[in-house]
Amino acid sequence: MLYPKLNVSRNLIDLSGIWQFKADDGTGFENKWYEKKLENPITMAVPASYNDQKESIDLRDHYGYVFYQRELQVPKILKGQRIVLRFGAVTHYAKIYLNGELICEHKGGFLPFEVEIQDIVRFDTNLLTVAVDNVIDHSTLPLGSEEGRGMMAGMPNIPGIDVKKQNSPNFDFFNYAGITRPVKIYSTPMSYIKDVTIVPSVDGDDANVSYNIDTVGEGEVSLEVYSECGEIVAEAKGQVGSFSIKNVHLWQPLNAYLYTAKISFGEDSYEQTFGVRTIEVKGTKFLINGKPFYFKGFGKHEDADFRGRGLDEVLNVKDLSLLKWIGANSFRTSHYPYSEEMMNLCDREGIVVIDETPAVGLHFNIGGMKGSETVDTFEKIRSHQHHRDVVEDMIARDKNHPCIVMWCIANESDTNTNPDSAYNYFKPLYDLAHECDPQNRPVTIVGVMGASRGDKTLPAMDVICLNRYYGWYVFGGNLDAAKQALAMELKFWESFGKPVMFTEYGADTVAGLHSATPTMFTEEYQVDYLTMNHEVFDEYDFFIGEHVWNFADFQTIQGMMRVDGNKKGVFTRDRRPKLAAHYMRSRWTKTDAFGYESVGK
Ligand code: BDP
Repeated sequence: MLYPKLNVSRNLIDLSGIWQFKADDGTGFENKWYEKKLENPITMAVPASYNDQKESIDLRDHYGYVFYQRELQVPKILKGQRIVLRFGAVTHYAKIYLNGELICEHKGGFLPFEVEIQDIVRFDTNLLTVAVDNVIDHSTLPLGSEEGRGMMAGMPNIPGIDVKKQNSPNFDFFNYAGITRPVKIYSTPMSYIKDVTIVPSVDGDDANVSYNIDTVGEGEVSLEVYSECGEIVAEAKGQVGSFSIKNVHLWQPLNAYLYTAKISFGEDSYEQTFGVRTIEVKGTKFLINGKPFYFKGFGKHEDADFRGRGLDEVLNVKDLSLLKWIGANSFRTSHYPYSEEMMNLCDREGIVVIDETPAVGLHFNIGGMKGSETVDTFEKIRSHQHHRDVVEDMIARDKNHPCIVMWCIANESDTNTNPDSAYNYFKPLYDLAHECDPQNRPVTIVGVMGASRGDKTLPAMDVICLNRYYGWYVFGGNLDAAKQALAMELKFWESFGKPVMFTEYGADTVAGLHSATPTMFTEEYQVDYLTMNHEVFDEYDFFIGEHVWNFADFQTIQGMMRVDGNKKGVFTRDRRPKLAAHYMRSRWTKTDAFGYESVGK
């Protein structure tokens, strides 16, 4: 799906701003709130999560639908054009009403969707209503418990006590919801460019780039390819074809170079940026442009004060700046696809990305869903078709980004309780990701801590990605024992002959808490914990990367395990460095990372 752009043939209107808002009291649909102006609405900023914008526990912990509304006038000059209403992301389920009519529905909170409105929009005042459901259950990604019993999930009902419905996430981040990414209207001519696919390959000093332009209506396709300084470096004609770029400038980690293909089709045009780089898994190495690459970075979150998971481009710029300051080269979009704006920025800044689906919580034998007996997670969940949809839609959205080097189909799923069930669930998704991606990037899944022997899913992936907390959840406070256990586990994974990386390792750390004798939660312990891990990583040649959990402190559900959220950040939530940030900086900037050699090797 193309990112909406303003150009000579396309108009773009941003609907960001203050919308009217009302949380459903259970009568919203019955009383057809979408047909007329909301009664006694409150104000709400878009794009942003709604949860932290007002002082109200009811709103923060709301369960179910909320209604957003605004009036809308579309300029008359757009008459005769194709007019599209597009949502960057609405979390988790959206029903879109225009002048009281349901015009579109969408499931899934982290990918864009759009609807043509040229035949239904009035060239006068329109009423746009967006009903948004935040309920998570066994059919959604991410996954929550079915009954809406919050912290009481899995516990018996207490007669006489009426517990208000509340989401119970089977994951460790706050279930922020709302219209979290931009709402835009864009126009195209009636014959238009629907999609663009670009697949670069390298041939000596040159690039061969094949392309496919998906169009609707009548017209001829032509392309002009521009360098960064605006020179034409290639031209092509036809819907499907290829062109070559002489003396190509490669897209490299932390040294990005972007070409722009200006595509014309009849009256329509579109500018698609792309980078030329190769990716290959060879033996135990992850090669970018033929050179071994070592991942240095973090698992992150889209998370900030007040706006929750709402798009914040200032924060995105700041985060990439801090990544460069600390000497990192990459991050994983844990635990959902991040905004298109962030992916565009990573292309520009040369930050390498592992792009993850919102499949988190597919594990009923740990965490909040655990009962006394183990169950077959994959018999209980109902996310099978939706999981296929998000793999397809994520890759359709992100396929042209040079920054993305690997797809991750899920985080910490139950791959080892019933290894066959898990394999039967995930292997088709692994195959699907390969089939969908015209660039055929490597595909992985992130493995949870626990028994590894017998797991059939992780070894079937192109790269083995592990989340391990030796020295925190296991042997917390005893780094000596933790180190032995960690080394023992890595020896086990060595036997698969595949590249292995840690996609999470980390320790909760309260900023400002110090101790000369390091103990858990102090800044000194976080440094010692990381140092111990690195001493082990650096022993192994098949080890291709370290992503610390987490880049910054982030908000979670309330509970005994979390003091105002998860504190495993190397930065605080307002992006101040903890002691560990300075330690990581000294490790990651020691070597010339941009020749892509490995830390410690
Ligand atoms: C892992 C999860 C991550 C959590 C982290 C933690 O992948 O979402 O936040 O552990 O416990 O299980 O800090």
